[in-house]
Amino acid sequence: MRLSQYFIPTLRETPKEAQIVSHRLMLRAGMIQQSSAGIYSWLPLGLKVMRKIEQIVREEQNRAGAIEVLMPTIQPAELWQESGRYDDYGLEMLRIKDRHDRDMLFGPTNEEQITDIFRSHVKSYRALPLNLYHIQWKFRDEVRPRFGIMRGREFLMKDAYSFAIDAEAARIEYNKMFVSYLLTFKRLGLTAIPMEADTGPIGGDMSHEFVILADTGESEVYCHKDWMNYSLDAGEVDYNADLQPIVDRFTELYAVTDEKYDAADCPVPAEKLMTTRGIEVGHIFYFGSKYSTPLGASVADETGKQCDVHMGSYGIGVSRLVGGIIEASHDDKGIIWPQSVAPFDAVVINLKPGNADCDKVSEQLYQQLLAAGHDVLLDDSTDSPGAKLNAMDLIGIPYQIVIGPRGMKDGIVEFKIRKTGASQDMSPDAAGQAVLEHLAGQDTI
Ligand code: 5CA
Repeated sequence: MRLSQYFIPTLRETPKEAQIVSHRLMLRAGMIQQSSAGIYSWLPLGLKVMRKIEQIVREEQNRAGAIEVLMPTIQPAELWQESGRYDDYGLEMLRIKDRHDRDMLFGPTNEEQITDIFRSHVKSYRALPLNLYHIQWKFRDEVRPRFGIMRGREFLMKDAYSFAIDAEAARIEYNKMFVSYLLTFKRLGLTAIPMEADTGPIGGDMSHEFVILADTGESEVYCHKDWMNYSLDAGEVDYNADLQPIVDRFTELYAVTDEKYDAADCPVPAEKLMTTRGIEVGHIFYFGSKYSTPLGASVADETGKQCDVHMGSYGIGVSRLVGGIIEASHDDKGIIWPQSVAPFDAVVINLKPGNADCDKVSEQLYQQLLAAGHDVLLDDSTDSPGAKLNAMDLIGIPYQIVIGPRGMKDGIVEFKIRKTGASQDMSPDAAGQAVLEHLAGQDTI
C-alpha cells in the first residue's frame, strides 16, 4: 500500500477527551473515530488490526472444534421473554419497535438465539457435544461508556455456545474453550490470566474471566506473582485428550477479581501476592440448563429419555482487544504491535520522494517485500522527514527501512526494529533481507 493513496488520518495533538493511553494512541494513529458516546467508526488501520485479531480468534476456535455461524444483531423480544431475561436485563438492553409495533432488541449477547437454533434442529444425544460460535456486533447501553472502544456501547464479540448431554460432558467443552483462550491470547502477544469471577447477568455457577494486567484496567485483581512465569505451548495441547490437567495447572495458582477477593482467606503470603489492575478480554461460563429448560432445548439420551442440555457460553472482546494490546505494548513514541496483529508487516520510508535514488531504491524494496507475500506500506508522502519517522513510530509497524538522500550517496539505508529500537545502517539488499528474515522468524503456533 502506498501511503499517498491510503487513509491514515493521524493527529499531532493529544486528544483531550482520552483518559487512557490506548484511547489516546488509537485516536492519534487514526484508527478510530467516535460517532457518539461508546460508538465508533473503524478507520482503515484500526479495522486492519481488528480483522487480524478476529482471524486469530477464529482459527483457535476452529482448532478447538467450535463451528462458526452468524446470527443477526437484531433479535425478537419473544425469545428473551421465554428465558425470562427480557425484563431482567434492564436499561442496558437497547429495545426497538419495528413498523408493525413488534418488540425487537439489538442483541447484547446470544444465549437465547443460539438455544432457539439448537432446539429447532437437534433432537438426539448423538449430535452432541456441539459448540457454535459467531463473531458479531453487540450493543449494551452501558451507563458509563469510556476509554474509547474498551468499554463501548457497540462492540465486536466472539461468542461461543456449547451444548452437552450432562454436567461431565459440559465440563469437557468448558475445558476446550479454557485452553483455547490461553493459546489465543498468547498468539496475540498477551499474558491473560484466568481468574475466578462472578457470573453477572449471564448466570451459572462456574466462570473464569481472562484478564490482562494493565495499570489502567477497570477492575482490581489479585494474583500470585508466579503467574508471570506461566505459559502454555500449542504443542502441549491435544483437543481429543483430557484437558483437565492443563486446566488444573492454570487454576491452581491463585488469581481472583475483586468481587471474589477476601483478604481474610487469601491463601497467598503477602510477599507473593500481586495486587494490580486488569482488563477483562474474555469470559467463559458454565450455566447448566439455565436457558435450555425455559426454552425447551432437550434431546433424547441413550435410553430415549428427554434431557435438558447443559450449556456454556464463551466470550472474547474482539474490539476491546485492540485497545488491550496497546495498553500492554506501547512506549512514549506510540504503539508497538506484536507482529501477529500489526496493521502492516513492514514499512519502507522514503524520506525524499522526488529524489531519483530514493525513489528507485524505495520502489525496489517495496516490490521485493510485496513479492515475498508481505503486507507492506510504502511511505511516499511529502511530509517532513521528522514527521514521517514520528508517524511510523506512532502507528507501530514492526520493521522499518528508512531511505534518505544522505545515505543514498553511500548506497546505505537504515533498518529499524520498532520493538527494541535497534537500528543499523546497511545496503538496500541487506535491509530487504533483514526484514524478510525477521518476518520469517515470527512466532507461529
Ligand atoms: N454471552 C457471554 C459469553 S459469550 C457474554 O456476553 N459474556 S461477557 O458479558 O462477559 O462479554 C464477553 C466479553 O466481551 C468480555 O469479556 C469483554 O472482553 C467484552 N465486552 C463486554 N462488554 C464490553 C463493552 N462494553 N465494550 C467492549 N467489550 C466488551
